[in-house]
Amino acid sequence: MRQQVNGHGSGSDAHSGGESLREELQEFLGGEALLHQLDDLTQVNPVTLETVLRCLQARYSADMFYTNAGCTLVALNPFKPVPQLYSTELMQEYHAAPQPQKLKPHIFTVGEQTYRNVKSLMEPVNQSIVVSGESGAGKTWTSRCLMKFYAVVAASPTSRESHKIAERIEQRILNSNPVMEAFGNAGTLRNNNSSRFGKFIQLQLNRTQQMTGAAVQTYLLEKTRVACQASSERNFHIFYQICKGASADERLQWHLPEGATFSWLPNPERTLEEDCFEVTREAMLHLGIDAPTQNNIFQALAGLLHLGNIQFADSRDEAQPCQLMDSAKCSARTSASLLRLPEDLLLETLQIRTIRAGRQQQVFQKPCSRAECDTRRDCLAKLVYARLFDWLVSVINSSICADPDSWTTFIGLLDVYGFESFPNNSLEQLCINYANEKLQQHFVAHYLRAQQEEYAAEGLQWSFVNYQDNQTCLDLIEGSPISICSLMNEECRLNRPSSAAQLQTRIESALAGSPCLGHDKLSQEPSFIVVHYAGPVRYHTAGLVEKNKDPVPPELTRLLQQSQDPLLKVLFPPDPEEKSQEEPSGQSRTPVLTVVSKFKASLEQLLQVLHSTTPHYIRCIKPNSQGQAQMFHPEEVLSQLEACGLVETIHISAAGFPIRVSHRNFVERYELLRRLRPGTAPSQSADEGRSERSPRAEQATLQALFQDILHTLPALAQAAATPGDRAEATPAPVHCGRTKVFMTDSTLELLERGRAQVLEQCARCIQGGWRRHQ
Ligand code: AOV
Ligand code: MG
Repeated sequence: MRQQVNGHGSGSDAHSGGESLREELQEFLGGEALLHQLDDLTQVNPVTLETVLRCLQARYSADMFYTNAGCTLVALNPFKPVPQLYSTELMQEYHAAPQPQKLKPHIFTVGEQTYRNVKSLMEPVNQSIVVSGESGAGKTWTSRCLMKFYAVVAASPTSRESHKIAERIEQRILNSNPVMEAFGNAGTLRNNNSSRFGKFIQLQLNRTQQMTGAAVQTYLLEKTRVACQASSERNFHIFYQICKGASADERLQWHLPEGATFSWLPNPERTLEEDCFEVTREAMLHLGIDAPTQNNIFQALAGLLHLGNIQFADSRDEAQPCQLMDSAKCSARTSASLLRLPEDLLLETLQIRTIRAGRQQQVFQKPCSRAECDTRRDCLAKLVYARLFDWLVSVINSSICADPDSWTTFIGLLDVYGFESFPNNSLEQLCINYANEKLQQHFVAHYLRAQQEEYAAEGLQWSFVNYQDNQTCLDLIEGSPISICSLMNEECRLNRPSSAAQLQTRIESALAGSPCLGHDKLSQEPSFIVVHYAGPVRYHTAGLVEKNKDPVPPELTRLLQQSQDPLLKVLFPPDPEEKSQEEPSGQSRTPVLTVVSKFKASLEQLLQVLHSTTPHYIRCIKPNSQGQAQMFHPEEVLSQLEACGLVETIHISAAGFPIRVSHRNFVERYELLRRLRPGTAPSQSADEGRSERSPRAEQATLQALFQDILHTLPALAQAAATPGDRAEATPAPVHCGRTKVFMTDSTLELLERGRAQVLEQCARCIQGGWRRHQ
């Protein structure tokens, strides 16, 4: 668009050269050379994908990693340490600033604004900060920095007594991060420190705005990772930490000799900065998890590593259980001893299935196939790890949670796993991407509302453009009566053997009408494609139903209940009434609570909380997928801008009024257009507009000028139209807001045309020796 304006200007401008007009116009519109100085993407003129991208690139090169985008903040991942950007002094500066939004864009601006909102409103209103972006974009980093920010600005006054009794609450809250990340994060293809669980932390504030505590809510840990890691990926950090950081004594105790190999510990040679065992131990200690308990936890984890080395051989006789491979005998013994379980009972539970059948619920025993033994072994590990993780979260909560009477408001920080697309995507990715889809919908609804409010605040009257939200995709995933989730749930409920190909066919035929469902003809394996807002993802159907069912054979729970280990006793308390809902016999009448139905319920709860708060958005962007500093890949950034909905928002702006100019600049540039208006006395020269005026006089001139321009626009539009279109030429819209003039690209073009015309006339007059003021 800018080129069109320039093109026109250079063709018909007799007064000044095309080049100088271009420069003048650029300066008027914001200045190309100064792109990196634009703190807000809505200031780029015109707001297009290209200009937004160029602005971000210019800022990235200038080490400016934060940029406002209307009511959101775009955070580019620097992929290098920038300590001065996160210093305590800088936090204090943003906190003390009379108008933090006037400082450079920063997550601290968002943090401070949020903090002030809590107190400045008459009614206390809870706030939330939603940090989003694809895997590796910097969400966890950002939410950690925000927690540090609040630990500094909302710290409770130091009381010597309380300091003596316990670690300060802010410190304890901060210490929850390394612990949760050690147990819940892992190295993936996209991010060395990828969060494999979602987290919503509620920072609780009292009436005087001090942080008195916090509460963490977690979402769906990717527990399958304990027993199964995609190639080039890793298990949870904690396993590498214990293997690398244990002392000689601990190695003996946990049976982890140097150089031991574990099939559940791939890529141990790769050392990450997240592998520091000391940091985790230290943080656990501060949270009140003492050394003996820690020891107990690590011993159980070592037990799981040895469990992973248990291998069975195929049984020649179906009536006989599979035998343990010779090479795995030692692993079985060690694992049983570390988990404090009788070895024979452990093996028997893995090898033999108990079935209850018939009216009397008679118990039958059936030897498992080798594959079934492997599944049960993996299931055991997942069961222990998931309970351990939940237990840790509850310990953390009891350590950081404030007394309900001691807080009145909260600031919620949401850091979930980012949108993912791997070569092989399964239920985990479906859930992760579903969560992102839900958050995206929340963002679109909120952001567009905010934008509409800006127009309203500026006094503009216009009907909002309809925008495409991602409801269609959400309908495909979770809608009723039929959706991917409902079909998967139905398969679980019917408890019938169904192949991956059958599930694919069912999804494709039942949901054929959805524009968000795709099919990969070239795929060798049964799969379906979901066209997410962030891009299409192919999900393999193999194992999907089983994962959704997440069956836990009751024998496994019963086995763990018999452990002599103090930790396992806590994780698996005896419960004679306990009966697995997913009992393999299928006789149970209890409705099957599948993984997706539980996840859906927890997401809905989360969204309810978010809706009850004033949300603030931080959009993290990954400038390149290699994790390199100083590398900006425009096409990758572009796809994320598209994915995170900023582009949609920008498109909406473009459909509305992408050009916004301050009243003053507008008056200065277009006042001379009044000459074009028939009957308007040419009493004022164009230069007069540049003189200083009082704000009221400027406002009056603006109003008068604005009315005149409204009258000249139709003539300009007619003149600009080709002869055939002339009858239809309608003037392009322009609106005078309270502080800015809003217009479209085409209006700008017309105004520029008119301006060039006037300047041309003036030039002719000068050449003709006519001087009006002589
Ligand atoms: P994520 O949370 O968005 O991914 P992280 O917050 O873990 O991503 O960021 C990935 C990596 O980028 C970090 O480990 C840091 O090395 C680096 N990084 C991010 N932000 C900054 C920053 N502001 N300054 C310096 N380095 C940074 V995931 O959890 O995979 O969706 O599930
Ligand atoms: Mg993360």
